[in-house]
Amino acid sequence: MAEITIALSKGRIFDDTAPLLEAAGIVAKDNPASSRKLILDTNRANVRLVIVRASDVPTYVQYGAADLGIAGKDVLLEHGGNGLYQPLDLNIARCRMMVAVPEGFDYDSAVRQGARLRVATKYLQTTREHFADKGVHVDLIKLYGSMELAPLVGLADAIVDLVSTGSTLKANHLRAVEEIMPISSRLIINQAALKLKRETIQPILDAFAQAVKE
Ligand code: PRT
Ligand code: MG
Repeated sequence: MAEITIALSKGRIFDDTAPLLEAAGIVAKDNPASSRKLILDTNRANVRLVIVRASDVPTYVQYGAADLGIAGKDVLLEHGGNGLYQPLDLNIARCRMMVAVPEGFDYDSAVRQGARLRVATKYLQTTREHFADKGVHVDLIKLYGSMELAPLVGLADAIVDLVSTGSTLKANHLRAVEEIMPISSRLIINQAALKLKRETIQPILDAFAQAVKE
């Protein structure tokens, strides 16, 4: 059987993925939450996991450094999807990509009056496309995290970020004013690996698909 490398990120994606891996008969020998190892062996001699930043997962798979990976739709849209086959929405790590503004900010009037909005976000592609579709002029400010701070200190009028419970927005006196899209994580596969290692990859794909349906 071919050697298979699966790229995953720590945190919520790993937590939600472990049961799917188990359904495919794959169990990691270490827990990435407590281990500092970046390459984890599994119970299967031909399958290993590599632990990378969430936003780096598509890059590892695109270049074939990993055969499979799991990445959020947010991350995939920014990456662009080159070289990736995306056969399966796993319905895990779900949240919504939203536009949010400070509680006192009148977003609807600002948009109606054609004001030029300053929007801070990690998701430049998706944000640019969203406002272009609405015909709203925006100046985008690229941040790498803690977008919620930007409107509070005058860096931006609005942010585009992921929201799940809404408690981060609330704690920072922001409110969501628009949903851009629902987000969940997808299985991604290197296109060349799928052809060359189909005998090993297909059963994993099938087990994931079955586990997602249940
Ligand atoms: O590792 P790195 O910091 O580069 O990446 P990351 O922070 O994106 O990784 P991680 O593990 O936090 O997120 C991985 C994936 O989980 C994302 O790419 C999303 O597809 C998905 N996901 C689901 C989320 C959330 N829910 C989520 N709530 N990613 C981030 N958040 C953040 C959000 O950005 C905000 O700061 O949680 C905060 C809001 O949460 P609530 O519950 O207060 O609304
Ligand atoms: Mg994070």
